[in-house]
Amino acid sequence: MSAARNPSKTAPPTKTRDGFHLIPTTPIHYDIDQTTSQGFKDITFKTSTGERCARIAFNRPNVLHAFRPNTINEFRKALEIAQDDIRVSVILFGSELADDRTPAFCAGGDQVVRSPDGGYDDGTEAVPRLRVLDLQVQMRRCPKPIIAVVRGYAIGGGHILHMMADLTIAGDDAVFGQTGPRMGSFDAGYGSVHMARLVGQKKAREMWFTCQMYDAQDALQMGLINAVYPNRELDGNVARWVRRIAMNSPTAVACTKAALNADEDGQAGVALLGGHLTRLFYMSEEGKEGRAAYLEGRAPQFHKIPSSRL
Ligand code: S0N
Repeated sequence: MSAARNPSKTAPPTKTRDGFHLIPTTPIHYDIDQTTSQGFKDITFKTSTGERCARIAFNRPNVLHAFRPNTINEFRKALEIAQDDIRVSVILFGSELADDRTPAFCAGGDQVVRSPDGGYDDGTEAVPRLRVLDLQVQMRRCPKPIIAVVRGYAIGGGHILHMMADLTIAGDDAVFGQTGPRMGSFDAGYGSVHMARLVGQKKAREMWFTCQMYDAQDALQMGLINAVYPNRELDGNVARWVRRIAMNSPTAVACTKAALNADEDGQAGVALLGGHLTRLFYMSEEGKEGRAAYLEGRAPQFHKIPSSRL
């Protein structure tokens, strides 16, 4: 054995071995802006093909990005486009800031258009509707990771939407909370049960029953968010998270997301995980042999395929 051992084989273990701190923090440059071409009024929608990332952002700063039916419908359309865009690996979900307005991520449902007939009515639907529960499910089923980037208030239905994102990264001015029981609404779905999975039963009940608000450090401590950065460093650090995730295996990330969701999503969650599995199986030698045998009118020879031997 050589006396001079390779130092890299004997280096002490360190968490910086993952190289995360070496990833650049230059903010993401977006080269495609589909906001106008898609006719979006309540959101902006941009894509960075270089960084493999799309950004969907609420753009109603005058009402702290409270959402109306049109906002949610535009968001759902943008998310569908980003989900199907093979140039996109990660989807950012944020808000446009305005100099003359308090920073906010989203202040929930727009109470001005809340209808006494149930739902919300901004004149864009035949009957009062707010398809925010559909958006929540769409975010869960999206195979790409969604990162909420929170500045300022994430309140009510806006708070629930950040919880529906796979990850949340906040600026140090972020404030989180539910207001429903104070103003006559609640979310008995993900807004309650997923919250309890994130922060525990006691804290979830506290958030809903008392309608207290929490700052970014409180939220980090209770497991509601993943990271907090000073506001001026937020975009650069978000870029770092995006770059690292976009380097990783899209299939591994999608299957992990589906598995983590399946626990809460019942048969629909298992079906989505099964869908990923089926896609991979179709591309296997075993899957191809089944198809070939059928088309050639012969018995399949699965036992001759090494990868089929379990
Ligand atoms: C966030 C708060 C605490 C900030 O206070 P601050 O800094 O004093 O600002 P304001 O002056 O209050 O606000 C600035 C301007 O923005 C307007 N505005 C703020 N929030 C809303 C809103 N939600 N709707 C409409 N306008 C809003 C203000 O009016 C003000 O405008 P100007 O400058 O013209 O005076 C504070 O703003 C606050 O408490 N906001 C309300 C938060 C709230 O209660 N949101 C609604 C919560 N409920 C939902 O989101 C339910 C909807 C939903 O998503 C849902 C989910 C699951 C299942 C069902 C539903 C459903 O109900 O359908």
